[in-house]
Amino acid sequence: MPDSKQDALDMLRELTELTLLDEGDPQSFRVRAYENATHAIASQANDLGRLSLASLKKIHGIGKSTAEKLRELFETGTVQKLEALRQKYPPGVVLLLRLQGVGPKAARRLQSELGVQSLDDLRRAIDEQRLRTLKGFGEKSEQRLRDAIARLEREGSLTRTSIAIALPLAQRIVAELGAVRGVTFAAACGSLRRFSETVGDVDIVVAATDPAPVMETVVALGMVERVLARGESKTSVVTRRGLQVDVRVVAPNQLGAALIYFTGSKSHCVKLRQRALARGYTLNEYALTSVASGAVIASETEEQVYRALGLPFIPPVLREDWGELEAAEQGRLPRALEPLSGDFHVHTDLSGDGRSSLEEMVATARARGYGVLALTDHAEGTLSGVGRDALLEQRTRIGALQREVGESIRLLHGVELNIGPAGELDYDAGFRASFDFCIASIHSHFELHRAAQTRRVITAMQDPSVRMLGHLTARIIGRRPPVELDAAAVFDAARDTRTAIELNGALPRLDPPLELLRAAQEHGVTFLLTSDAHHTKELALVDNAARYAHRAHLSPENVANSWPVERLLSWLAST
Ligand code: DGT
Ligand code: CA
Ligand code: CA
Ligand code: ZN
Repeated sequence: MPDSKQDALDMLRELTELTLLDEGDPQSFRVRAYENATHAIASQANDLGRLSLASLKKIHGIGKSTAEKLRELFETGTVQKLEALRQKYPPGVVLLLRLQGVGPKAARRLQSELGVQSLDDLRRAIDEQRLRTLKGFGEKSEQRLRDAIARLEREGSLTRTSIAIALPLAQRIVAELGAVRGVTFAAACGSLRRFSETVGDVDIVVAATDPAPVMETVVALGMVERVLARGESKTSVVTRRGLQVDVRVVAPNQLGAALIYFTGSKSHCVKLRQRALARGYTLNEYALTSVASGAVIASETEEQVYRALGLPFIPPVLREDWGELEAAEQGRLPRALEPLSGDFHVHTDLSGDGRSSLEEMVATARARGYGVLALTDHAEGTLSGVGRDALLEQRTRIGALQREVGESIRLLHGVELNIGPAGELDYDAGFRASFDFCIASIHSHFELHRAAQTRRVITAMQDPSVRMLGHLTARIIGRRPPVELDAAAVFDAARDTRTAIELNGALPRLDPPLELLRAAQEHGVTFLLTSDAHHTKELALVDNAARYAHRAHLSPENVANSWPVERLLSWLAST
């Protein structure tokens, strides 16, 4: 069954990016209309393709022109407007946006004034000292861009795909393969199962006695553009977005060994094999086998294989050879952070980009078993933002709702403040102080230099109203690089001002990045895991934050919303 919702989301995401490039302004009407439509579609059922133009237009957040584009997509498989933008801005130009310090305006000028159509063109322009001939660019900008290109290459992010794109795609494929006759199990393995924020390709493992119908289904998948290799039990395809997917079928009684092998990482598996050899076994993708007798020791489940190696089950997010085998042996594996006792970054439909009402958000939070919920709509500084009067009205509604639900959940009235270029915040100190919980986040001026960026963030944290720093680096994985910061200085200031560091679970963000999370923990900061939900369905995104935190080896001791509610509440009262 074709998944019209995912096609719509893909189309809107690309349209947003190309329109941003075309108009040079993240706050432009059209860019925001597409972003709003993306949020709106995300909360719809999968069979959007069946909706008429009139029904599409009725969806809150979808305007006439977007509704027409959706119908065009469903009926013809393409959208004229998008095709035109693709012509105007080839992938190489879109790629320029990933460079630190290059916004849409600069990318367009590089294209129109220097004829730059790719990273290679840009590199050549720099080498030939042509960049400095552009007004507003100089020798310094040449050096900065040279560094930025080198950084992208080092990170491998030119050839890798964001988890925000790969995970939904893998879930679609897994669902389709899981429904094939004879299939007893299907799951994504590889770096995706380890919850890496970018993946080189997607690896899917399927258990079935007969691989043939699975292989047939793979090559016929709607998103497949070309088949790279087709074998009896392994097929590799490339999707229309250029992502490679490897699908392997294994025998059900060898599933455990296969899952371990194809989940990796390679170096985790190398360590496991060494461990096996030391015990007189060999380990491969089929089984753990005794060298002496040739008998299979374990193969059916991962647990059995780990147990036979004298280890507890090691969660996939930890399988990186970052010390997890030693930790497992000593019984001190990093613990999972769930269940969580509350969420601290939640928007309602009061925000321009919010979709669910206050009451709906609270009801869903209660259903998730939360003891605390901070409602944090956008402050007035962004176009999605909310003015004072509306916030005061919301406060009254929250008060009434609190009386209604009693003590089962503690509702906090919060707001997500924007950090200005010099660390200034929305409203005035008195109004900010009237909130239970203020977040401060960067939503603009991503390109400031390191010292100014650091100063700006620290200034914001020093404001007495600010309790949490939202999505620290403002990165969008694979699209916008993290802002440059002196992370150590920021974390020291967070600790000293008792400002929590958010770990934002929205998949395009997962912010702060792993390395910074680990560094922050060294500096003794306290974390809060959040969903940044704009719809009731998105409250579950906090689970992404929890997985990523686990992967970063964050100790529950440092994650305040992994604590019991009473402890969380007394921490909130004391900071
Ligand atoms: P990626 O795709 O670059 O994000 O990273 P992975 O970890 O998904 O790597 P990938 O796709 O090359 O392979 C998936 C898993 O399969 C990997 O984690 C371990 C296993 N594997 C693949 N090729 C080899 C190999 O040549 N030797 C070993 N030991 N394991 C391999
Ligand atoms: Ca892979
Ligand atoms: Ca692979
Ligand atoms: Zn937010």
